[in-house]
Amino acid sequence: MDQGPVIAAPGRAVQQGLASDAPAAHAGSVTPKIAPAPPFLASLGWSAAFAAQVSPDEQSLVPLRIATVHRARMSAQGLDGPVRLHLPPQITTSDFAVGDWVLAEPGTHLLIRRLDRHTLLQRRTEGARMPQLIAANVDTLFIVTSCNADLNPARLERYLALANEAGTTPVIVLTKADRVADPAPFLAQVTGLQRGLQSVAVNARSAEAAAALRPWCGPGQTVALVGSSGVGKSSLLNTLAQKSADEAQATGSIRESDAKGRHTTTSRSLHAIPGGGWIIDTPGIRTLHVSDIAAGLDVTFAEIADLAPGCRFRNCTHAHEPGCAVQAAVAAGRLDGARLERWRKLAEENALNTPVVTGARGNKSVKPFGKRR
Ligand SMILES: Nc1nc2c(ncn2[C@@H]2O[C@H](COP(=O)(O)OP(=O)(O)OP(=O)(O)O)[C@@H](O)[C@H]2O)c(=O)[nH]1
Ligand SMILES: [Mg+2]
Ligand SMILES: [Zn+2]
Repeated sequence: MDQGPVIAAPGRAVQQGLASDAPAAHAGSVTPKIAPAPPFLASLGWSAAFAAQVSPDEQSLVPLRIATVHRARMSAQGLDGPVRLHLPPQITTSDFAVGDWVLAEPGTHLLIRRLDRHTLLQRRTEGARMPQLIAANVDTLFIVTSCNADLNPARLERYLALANEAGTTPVIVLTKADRVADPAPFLAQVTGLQRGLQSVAVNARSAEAAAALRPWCGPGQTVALVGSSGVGKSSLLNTLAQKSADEAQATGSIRESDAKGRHTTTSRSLHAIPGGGWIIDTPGIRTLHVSDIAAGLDVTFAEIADLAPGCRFRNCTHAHEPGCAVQAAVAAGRLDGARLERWRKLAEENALNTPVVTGARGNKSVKPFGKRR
């Protein structure tokens, strides 16, 4: 389903083209021109790493940031606000993610090419060979979960590994803090899930949430919201992006019986945060399967990764091998046995779903992604 038009960054000056001395306007635009406005690209999330990718003969092209991706069309944010991209024939929109930077022709907005990403959040879904792209060029991943019985450390560890693998900084956002007498026990359940992990408890529907999350939402910063349906991702987006009632992302009630959401949001979209940051809403994920996240797991479970070199066997699974330093730490009470169990389950699932290098030329082959639950 369509999310409707993307909202332009409020009160921004306009400048077209990449060169600093580029003309301030192109024909046909009705937006009032206020020149010069070089910081605006930076507030969109544009950085030296993207600028360096633009060749001298591409200087007349316009940088645009993908805001929505649908099967046959994409919209983007640019210096003039939201635009619909003109797609060349045979373009596959599944190769693009919300948050991607692309170069387009000024005026026509014909898509020329995508720039290399600095981060990419992706996941393999059941039955699909290609990973699903969640969002690109995200600085901080808000892993959203509620202060209720649905809070599940094993599920959060999956999201943490995904964030680490993508190169984004994870922050756990506990919503519905207004529904409990004291959010502290919920915060206590999540802070130990990764070294240095930051977590915040908020009422997603109150303006105070924006103040609490401001450190990650500054100019040029991009955050993405992920989590189960009904945890309050879209509610949080509406608060952070200060959406009016008619431009707000739709939010949905949750079932009383089991606190599960109804999958209200159905596509990913990029929105401006007043002050210069960007925020990406995503549909609720039923089950986050893991693949290709070995490095991300080592960050989430760093205390296990740190112990592993002390094991007798280099490929120790820390299950039954003699001389296992990890098992010794559990026996000595220095490592939580439940955490080791959760690591093992994730590491096994990751190994099962990750492409293996086979054949003389090292061709990658992907094991069929099973029907397992
Ligand atoms: N009291 C309270 N209610 C909240 C809070 N956050 C979200 N809600 C409510 O929880 C319900 C679900 O919120 P949504 O924002 O639609 O959740 P979502 O994560 O976007 O769900 P999907 O789009 O289905 O993935 C709505 O009824 C919200 O009003 C909160 O912090 N406090
Ligand atoms: Mg939603
Ligand atoms: Zn071991």
